[in-house]
Amino acid sequence: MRTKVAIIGAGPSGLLLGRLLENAGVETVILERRSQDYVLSRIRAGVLEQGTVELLDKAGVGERMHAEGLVHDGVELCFDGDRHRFDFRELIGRTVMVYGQTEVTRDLMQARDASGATTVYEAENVSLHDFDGDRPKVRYIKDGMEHELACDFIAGCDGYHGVSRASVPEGSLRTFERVYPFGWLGILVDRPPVSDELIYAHHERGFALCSMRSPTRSRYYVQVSLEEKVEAWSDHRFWDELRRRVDGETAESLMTGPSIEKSIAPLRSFVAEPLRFGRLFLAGDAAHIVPPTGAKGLNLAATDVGVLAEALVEFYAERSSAGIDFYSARVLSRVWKAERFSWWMTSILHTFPDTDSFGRRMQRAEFDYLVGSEAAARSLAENYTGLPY
Ligand code: FAS
Ligand code: PHB
Repeated sequence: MRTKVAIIGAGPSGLLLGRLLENAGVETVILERRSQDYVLSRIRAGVLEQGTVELLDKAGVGERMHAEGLVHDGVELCFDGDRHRFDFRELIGRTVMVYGQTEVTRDLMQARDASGATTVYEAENVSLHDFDGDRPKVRYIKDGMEHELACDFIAGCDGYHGVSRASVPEGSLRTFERVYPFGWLGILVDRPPVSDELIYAHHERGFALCSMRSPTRSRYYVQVSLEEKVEAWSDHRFWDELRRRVDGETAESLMTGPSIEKSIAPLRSFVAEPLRFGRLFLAGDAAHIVPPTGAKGLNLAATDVGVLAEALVEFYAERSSAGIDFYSARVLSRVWKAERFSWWMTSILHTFPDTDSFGRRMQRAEFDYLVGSEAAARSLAENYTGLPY
């Protein structure tokens, strides 16, 4: 089999890249190791930057997002019970869209299926070859049969644990990592959200987040230690802990119910450099990871593939390699700023085992500065709604 661009991974990165390229007449094949249902069963991000909304519109998959998504003008930060709202529209004239990653993935999958483009689900033992030359290939096993896919380019969109970054020759990659000493225990519940907008809460017992997926489905998180097991958290224990970490009014108004999903996600900051190796490009979580505190993971993935799609279309249309030569530097410049924001939000909102009384005062001072300074609030708004491409 042959194609122009072989895409490894059918998460949001791979599917969005495939959509953008197919719309521009560049043929792709996506190889995904899991089943379609498995990919759709993952509960992950919830907030889309305005730039991501525009990119999904450009990809022709924005209709349901605009019909069902919730446009949010701001968020609230709650610090030891003191709540403060940051109005993005007032501060910088931008908004965010609350629309779950699962729904984005579903919309992209449906568009791809309708287009007839080839996606191989449950592709096993994917391996990448000869991407340091101009005739790269990908091998995989499907239903026990070995296959080889010849291509011009390989896009590694297979996430943090994927095969693409692992295929880069030893010594060709630098990585930067910060692993946080806690995780997020998240639940999904079919109850109306406690507030119209998201509430990020800092408390001495730990961080909490009140989010949502729709007017009838809510998403909540509490910070937990890395030793915690999800089995040790009954719904009752979760609701009780969440109430202790938010302000009194929020605790009072919380509409609790049986969880329909419950899981613990670890938090890390991670960047690989560079993101191009001959005919192989890394994008999305294969290239970088952010702690979800800044709601950047999915949005960075979208930016990466927006830039990569533009570069590949330019290569085929104009036989120019300027875009693909500049891909890594251009994407990394924005990635590092999003890494900084995500690390900063995580640093001020979570409790750290080694934070002393001075460190806790610094966290409080960060919050007070945000509340008291329009310049600081505008900076928060600019980063949260998405820095320019
Ligand atoms: P993904 O990991 O989503 O997709 C990669 C795909 O590649 C997967 O389908 C995988 O099965 C496939 N794959 C892997 N190895 C393969 C192989 N060898 N061969 C073929 N296919 C292979 N971001 C937020 O903004 N907010 C959040 O709250 C949030 N919560 C998260 C919770 C968890 C548990 C995780 C892991 C991430 C979370 N993120 C969150 C970040 C998340 O949304 C990612 O940024 C987003 O999924 C990135 O999309 P992809 O780059 O497509 O990677
Ligand atoms: C979510 O709704 O899952 C969500 C929202 C904002 C975040 C992280 C997760 O920063």
